[in-house]
Amino acid sequence: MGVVVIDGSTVRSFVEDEEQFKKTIDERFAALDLNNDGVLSRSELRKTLESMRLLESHFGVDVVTPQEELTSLYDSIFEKFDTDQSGSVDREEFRSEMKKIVLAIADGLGSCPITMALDDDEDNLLKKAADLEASKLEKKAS
Ligand SMILES: [Ca+2]
Repeated sequence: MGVVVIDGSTVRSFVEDEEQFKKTIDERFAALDLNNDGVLSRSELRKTLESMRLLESHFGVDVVTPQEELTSLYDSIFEKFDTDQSGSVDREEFRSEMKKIVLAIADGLGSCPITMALDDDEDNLLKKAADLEASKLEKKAS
């Protein structure tokens, strides 16, 4: 279990580092595309969102959301991702929507740092953002 402190600028600089962000998102896309057909289906996308734990938790604090409500939330999110309404989400769609989501998180955080408790092995985008910033600070310091 580790603790990271992040604020809006941490998250924003993660997105603005386009190469790193694209790499992170592409890795995630590949990991989610379970049947390797190059697109994410509704259930594949749902797994992503569940792994981000954006809806089930408020920055580390678990909140209980009824299953029905979750399903309709996931459906509406899928429709947002699937901008050309093809019934699946391709890499481009995924990348551009993830960018919007992460930037919205950055706006939500603003300049108020929050502390997140994370399992070390947790694959969490916000943790990645914090790690990236930490490694940049280390580089500057050395
Ligand atoms: Ca797929």
